[in-house]
Amino acid sequence: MLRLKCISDKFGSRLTLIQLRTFLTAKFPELDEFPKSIKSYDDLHKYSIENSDHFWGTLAKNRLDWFKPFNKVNNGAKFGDLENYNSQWFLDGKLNVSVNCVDRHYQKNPNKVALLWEKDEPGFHESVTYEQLYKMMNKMANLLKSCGVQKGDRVAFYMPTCSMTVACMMACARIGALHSVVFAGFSSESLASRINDANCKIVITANQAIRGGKIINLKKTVDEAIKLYPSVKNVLVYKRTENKFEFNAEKDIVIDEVLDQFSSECQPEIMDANDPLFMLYTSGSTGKPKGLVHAQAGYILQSAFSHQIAFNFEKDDVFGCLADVGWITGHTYIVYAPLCNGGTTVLFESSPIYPNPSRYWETIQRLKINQLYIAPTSIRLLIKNGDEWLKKYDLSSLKLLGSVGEPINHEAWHWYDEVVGQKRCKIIDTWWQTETGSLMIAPLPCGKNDQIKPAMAMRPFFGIDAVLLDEKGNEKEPKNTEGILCIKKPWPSMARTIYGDHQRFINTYLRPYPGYYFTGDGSHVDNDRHFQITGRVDDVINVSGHRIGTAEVEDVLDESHHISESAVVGFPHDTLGEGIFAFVTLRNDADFNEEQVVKELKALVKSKIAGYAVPHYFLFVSNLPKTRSGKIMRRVLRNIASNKFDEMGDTSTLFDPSLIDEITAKYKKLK
Ligand code: 6R9
Repeated sequence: MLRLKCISDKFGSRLTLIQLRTFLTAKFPELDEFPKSIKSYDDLHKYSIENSDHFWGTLAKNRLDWFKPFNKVNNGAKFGDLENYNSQWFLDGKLNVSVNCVDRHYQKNPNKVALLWEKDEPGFHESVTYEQLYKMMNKMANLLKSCGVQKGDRVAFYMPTCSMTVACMMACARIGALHSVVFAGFSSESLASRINDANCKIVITANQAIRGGKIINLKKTVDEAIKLYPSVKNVLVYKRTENKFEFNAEKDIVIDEVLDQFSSECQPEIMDANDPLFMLYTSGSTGKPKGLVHAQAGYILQSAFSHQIAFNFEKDDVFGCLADVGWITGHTYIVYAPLCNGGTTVLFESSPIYPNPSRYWETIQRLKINQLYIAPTSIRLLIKNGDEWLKKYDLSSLKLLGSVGEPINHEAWHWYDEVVGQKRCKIIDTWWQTETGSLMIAPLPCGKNDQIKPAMAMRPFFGIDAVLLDEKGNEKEPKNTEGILCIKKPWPSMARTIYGDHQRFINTYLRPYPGYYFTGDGSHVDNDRHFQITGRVDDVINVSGHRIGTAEVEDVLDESHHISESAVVGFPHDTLGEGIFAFVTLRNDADFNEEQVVKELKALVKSKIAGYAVPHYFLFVSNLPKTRSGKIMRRVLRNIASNKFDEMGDTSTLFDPSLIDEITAKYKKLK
């Protein structure tokens, strides 16, 4: 009891407004416009929810440049409205996101570095100033227009993390086209299905990408993809390397060869605050990936605001979010938020262990990175390689270390704090999703690190009404308990729909627990009402921060003529966080050579989805454990794959309980 009390006192949930002011005044001038009765973070958080119109309205007026001011902050959409849910923010306001991200900084500070592109080639980076970015963006916007791209059109990207990708994203924002960035590790089939789903007429790619010294032929994959989807009109190719590529005179345009023919001025399209800004695919618990659509003003406002507040971002900082630009983390915290805040942002094209495990540290020293933002999987990989790799580097520029993508384990958190941060830096674990647009739960960087609890995301951000529900959908008292993490009210940066399927959006996120947004994650809250995310509660596996729907992998495995049925589950993995385990049953007539079949299945998943979705283990079983009603009991398979043989729970509804022994015995043999 005494111990608990000490912890509670030390970390007291009442972060005072004086502390907030000390750390944030320059970044949060709006504090003065909120009632004087607000005395703590909790008070302000409550105010931001109960008076969200005043809260977000004040920020939106202050922080964004508008062509025409909005006349209403929010349309009052409720999650419980399963018929007509349609959340709108800053109604009737007109703006252009590229003006907010580029023009206004170019006008004030043209020579400031906007982008630091850390190329794969060790030791090489390229700087792009706001003036250069402005010109690249506008030329690119004019090139896109010359290809017939108009407001509302979708443009597919299959690009490395590099300056040209950012310029192209901004160019889309400038002319009101939606970019749909497809991670450049996806197979040609995955790319084709995404091009097709959004009916993209234009694809932007590079001849090649280089990652960890390896050449990846992006253009070739695009060519294969558009064979499957011939209505793509043009492929715009950026020459990342000098190597030759197959040129299709009918469709291909080499960006580098034509860009200078276009004017470096392009009138920004006047966009409505609720027009779509971009779309991004993500995996869910059913087979087909979802193209989530983000809207203009709400997304950019909350992204930029959270970037400043949660990461304690100062205007001259160098922000190092070392993710791939093709994930939401890259969209929000490499591109949109740092640029909207007029910052300098790093584009990291390489791998943390190329050419050796000093890569991050050498980069931090050379680029003088102030905030580092990476995933726990990279941290664990670097721990495994040993501390010597850090020792000779000067990491004194670092002020804050962020983590994202999956739950951070205690060992990784403490190593991050002690070895990388040398106990001087604030550590923030940030929980959020493609759907949420920007971070949702994170410790604010106020006070000393001893006010941040290890391995916890802690505080719902301003405007975020996070609650825990029990299985029946009842709200739990948020104190020392566990439950399903849900959100009670819409927030500005929330995705608005799934491209082409609003009903699926409602069914996926709003129908499971009417009245709430269902995150798909579980969470614990402690006595101080601080959150610790425990992981997915649905059929989604998180491998190194990459979301993979079990159904997606099963769909592909089931296509094989060897396979009768499959069930895919996650299991704890030392470095990746979770690994993928596939239980499969064979067709009776299958001509069976285990090794050969595994090889074929792996190749199949790689070609249909991506390398990271390939299961780490395959186990051939005579049948899958099913309930009498025919549902696969995944819980049992998850326990077997996680070595938890004693925690099978209630298996009385299984059709054939003896299967568990068979599968367990085979599993033990495999391991
Ligand atoms: C930003 C991003 C979202 C899923 C999410 C959750 C997991 C992300 C986390 C975390 C524990 C964190 N996740 N951050 N789990 N702690 N700090 O990763 O978006 O790719 O859509 O993944 O990732 O399971 O639901 P996305």
